[in-house]
Amino acid sequence: SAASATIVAEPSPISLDWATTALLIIDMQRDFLEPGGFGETLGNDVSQLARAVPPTTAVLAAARRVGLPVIHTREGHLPDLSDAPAAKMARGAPSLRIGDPGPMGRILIRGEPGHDIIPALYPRADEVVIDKPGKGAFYATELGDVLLKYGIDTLLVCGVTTEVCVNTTVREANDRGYRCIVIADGCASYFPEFHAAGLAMIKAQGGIFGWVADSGAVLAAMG
Ligand code: TIU
Repeated sequence: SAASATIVAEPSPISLDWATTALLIIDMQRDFLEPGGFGETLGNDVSQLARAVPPTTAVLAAARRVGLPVIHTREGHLPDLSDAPAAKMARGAPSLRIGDPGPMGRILIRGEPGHDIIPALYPRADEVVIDKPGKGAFYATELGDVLLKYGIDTLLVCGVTTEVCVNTTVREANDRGYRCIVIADGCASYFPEFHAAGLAMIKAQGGIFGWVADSGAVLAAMG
């Protein structure tokens, strides 16, 4: 493919250089997308997230073909819970709390089956996996160093959930000087109205913290 392209996006088309662009896939973990994990323990209908998988699978395949760096993130905590704030552990009235044993292992704990990426989007050995304790992918992680190492200025962003970890990460990335193109159908929320609002917030005010594009537009630009 060509070295650069323009993606049809909102609020405006965005031109990018593939040599400085990475794909960032946020928290496509069994704990959020499958029954029996963290998302369901919070009372959510996890089937709402399934719609983001086919578009993200297509963009991941294209990124691998074009040779973009691919970065996957996973939200979760150390087995001893030393990186899990008490305020997060105690939040709400979940059916199981972080660290409790569930059908996919301990809820939201690194190394457990539920914490891993879903099979359809499983990272290749040459891809980066960032383990994060919070909602944002920069807090207490090496993501900033990884982006510097690869010389990245623009991120294509997919993942879950739109208004929680995707929004938090894109806001953080924007403040660090990265241009984020959020792939609308490659993201999902347990709440369709929050998905819509989460995307609308990004692109409002002239793209206050990013751009929003459909996977079809991104795939077309990837050639
Ligand atoms: N609950 C919810 O919507 N999201 C999270 O807790 N984490 C992520 O979004 N990954």
